[in-house]
Amino acid sequence: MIKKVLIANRGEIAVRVMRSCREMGIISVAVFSEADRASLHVRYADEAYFIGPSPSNESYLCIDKIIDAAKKSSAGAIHPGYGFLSENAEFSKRCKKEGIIFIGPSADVISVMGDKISARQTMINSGVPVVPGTKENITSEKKLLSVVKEIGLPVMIKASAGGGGKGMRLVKNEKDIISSLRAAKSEAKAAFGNDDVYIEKYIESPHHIEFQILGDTHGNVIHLCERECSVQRRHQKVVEETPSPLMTPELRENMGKDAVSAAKAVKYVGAGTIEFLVDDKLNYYFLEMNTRLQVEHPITERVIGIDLVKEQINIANGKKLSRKQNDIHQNGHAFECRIYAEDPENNFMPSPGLIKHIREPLGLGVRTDGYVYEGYNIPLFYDPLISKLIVWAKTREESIARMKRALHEYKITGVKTSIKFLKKIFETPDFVKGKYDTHFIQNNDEFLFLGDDCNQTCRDMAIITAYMDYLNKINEINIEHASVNKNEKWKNYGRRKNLQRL
Ligand code: MV4
Repeated sequence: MIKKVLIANRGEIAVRVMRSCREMGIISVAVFSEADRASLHVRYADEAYFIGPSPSNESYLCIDKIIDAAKKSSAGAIHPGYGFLSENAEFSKRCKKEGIIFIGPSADVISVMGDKISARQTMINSGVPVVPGTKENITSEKKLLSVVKEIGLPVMIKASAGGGGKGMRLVKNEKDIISSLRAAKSEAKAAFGNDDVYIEKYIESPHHIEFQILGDTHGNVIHLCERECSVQRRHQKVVEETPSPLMTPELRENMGKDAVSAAKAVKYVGAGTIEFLVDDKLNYYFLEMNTRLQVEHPITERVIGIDLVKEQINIANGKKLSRKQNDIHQNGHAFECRIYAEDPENNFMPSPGLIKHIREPLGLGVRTDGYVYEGYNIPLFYDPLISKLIVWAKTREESIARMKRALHEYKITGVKTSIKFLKKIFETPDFVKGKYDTHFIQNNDEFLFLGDDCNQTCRDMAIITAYMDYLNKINEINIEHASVNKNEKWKNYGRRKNLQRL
């Protein structure tokens, strides 16, 4: 049985994992870089080990340093969180070699799903629908031209070692095919050391819907329904919700079955996510499989009623899943907003710095997974995520109202944040109606961004109008005063025309 877990991560996810460990009576071990000496996960953990300089590639991404800390602390297992080494097959393999349980899938599964061409081939062999396109690496420009002729423009050229939008090119015109191929390959080579690319038919205005998966070491695999993740900015998810407003019971059943088939095809063990694209005719296509816990997992936890980290640890302990598929039912509606230290009015530039004041929302149906505190300095070395704000209510409408209330309560000073931008999203008609896809932010940029200026003008006007009302009130009082003195001169003198309202 796992008695001590080293969390090879930082920020909110490290604290989140440590909370489940504490509830399970498992000792938690933190690792921290120079910049994280005062971070909450270091204070929260039962033990903490310094692993080096602030830059990730000298600390959180250093396999040897993480393994060294695990050995020093005698941690029986490592939880990788998300990002960093969470989908690094070499790290999973090294843990196994060192006799340390990696809380996640095997190195082989991480490799297969990390290579998008092999992931597609696996899905095709399992009967899971994939986007029409190639099954193998595009080895020549001639091959590319024939493929494009076959499936038709527009197409997406994607890096096999990519994912999350990295190394991707949309090609709409014949004249751009070759240059786009060359650009995609050189970007992939530079970013991943692997320039294999494949082609997919471009799905216009898709939804980005993912299914949570759990698999144990006894061959059991279940899905925990969907998460709608279409509100994205530059491939960065901003708001997620479950259930998806697009979903129908039939679509959910079919996508859920295919997600389970996909996981069973690779004998998946652990928590994973199958990402799909869904078009406006409700056709769905496998996009990618993420072999880690997702940032947005809390909305599934709330609507399904499960602790996914506890499930991960129980699976790593060799236990059977705590639920059967028939036990999985959605209750209510949850949203997650990602609160970032960045400036939406300055192209979302990161805004690290000192947290002068923070008051997080509380009350019925509100959860915040965060790690900052008053006096904490958000470092510039890492993703500027401050926290995730999760709300739940019985219906989507009530959940929207609750998220707006919680965002209203959320006060942070000292750094710029995305809170105001998030509030605007929850006021946008398309979003409120649940009628949005992956183009939502660009389709509503006026309301979301220019709206601020208009709102500012409105606010200025409101202030001026209020001042005018004040002056008019003073004026009325003067006139009243003058009339009481019955002095004609005063009355005429005091009678000025109403100040014009703007
Ligand atoms: C696509 C697509 C449309 N057609 N593939 C891949 C990585 C993931 N983060 C988004 N990806 C997409 N792949 C085909 N064949 C649309 C997306 C997509 C997207 C693309 C560009 C900009 C924003 C996007 C948000 C969600 C999905």
